[in-house]
Amino acid sequence: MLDEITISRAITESFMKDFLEALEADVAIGGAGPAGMTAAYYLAKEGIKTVIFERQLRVGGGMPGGGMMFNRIVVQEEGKKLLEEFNVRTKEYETGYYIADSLEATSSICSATIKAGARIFNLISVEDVMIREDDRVTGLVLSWSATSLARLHVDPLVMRAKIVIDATGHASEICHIIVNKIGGELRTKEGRVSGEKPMWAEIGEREIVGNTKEVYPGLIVAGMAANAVFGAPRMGPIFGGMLLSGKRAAEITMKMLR
Ligand code: 48F
Repeated sequence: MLDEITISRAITESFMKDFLEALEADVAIGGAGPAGMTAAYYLAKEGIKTVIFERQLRVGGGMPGGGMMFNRIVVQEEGKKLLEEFNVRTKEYETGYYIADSLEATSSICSATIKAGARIFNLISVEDVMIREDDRVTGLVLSWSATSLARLHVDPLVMRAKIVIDATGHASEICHIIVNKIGGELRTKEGRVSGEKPMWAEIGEREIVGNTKEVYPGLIVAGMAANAVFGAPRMGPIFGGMLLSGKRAAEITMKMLR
């Protein structure tokens, strides 16, 4: 006999246990797009306590939509190697261009990330940061995405992390919060979000890994947010750079934690 109350208790208890556990983490990531999930995967694999907060119901950011809703993505040689790490199948299209199913890529990266030990909380938005001594980012201020959609006036909750990664994509929301709320100087030429440049796949992909760095004490920027913050071009539905940037963010984070 199935009891609905047991089902409800199982869900509530299990979620609350994980959420309480997530309130103090080594690394907190805003955004479960390809960059955020890849960073979380490489961190969790090393036993680093990593949590991602994702605003949307679904994970993957721009990945599942492929190019203009044609659900395929393209990667170059280096990107292909990373997709192999996640067991995503690719087909060579022309020399140096590989094509993958965007849904297989999204679901495989998500599955590997969670199985490596990272926690992904969907439907939760990062709406502010916690700042402490030396203006260091020390955590995230969180709210249910539904509260802002419904324009409800509800106070948020807060979690603490040793390192925060802004993987919120084009919007680079966490970096904007730093600049807009506390007038913080980012480590860019102008001290603020430089803004992404128009489409140029070759340059965008080349620059994204270099742009993946600590942009403010305790805050690393990864993925499309890295190019947006440092004024580099967007690159459209080629995804190698996002995966490489996520991996780079994990490497920098591990170095900082050590
Ligand atoms: O946009 P997104 O996929 O960023 P990414 O990982 O990859 C970029 C590519 O998808 C594509 C591209 C390829 O060349 O340019 O755009 O850098 O994923 C960002 C995720 O962050 C979530 C958002 O819903 C998306 O899933 N997000 C954005 N702001 C917030 C957030 C926020 N304030 N709190 C929580 N999640």
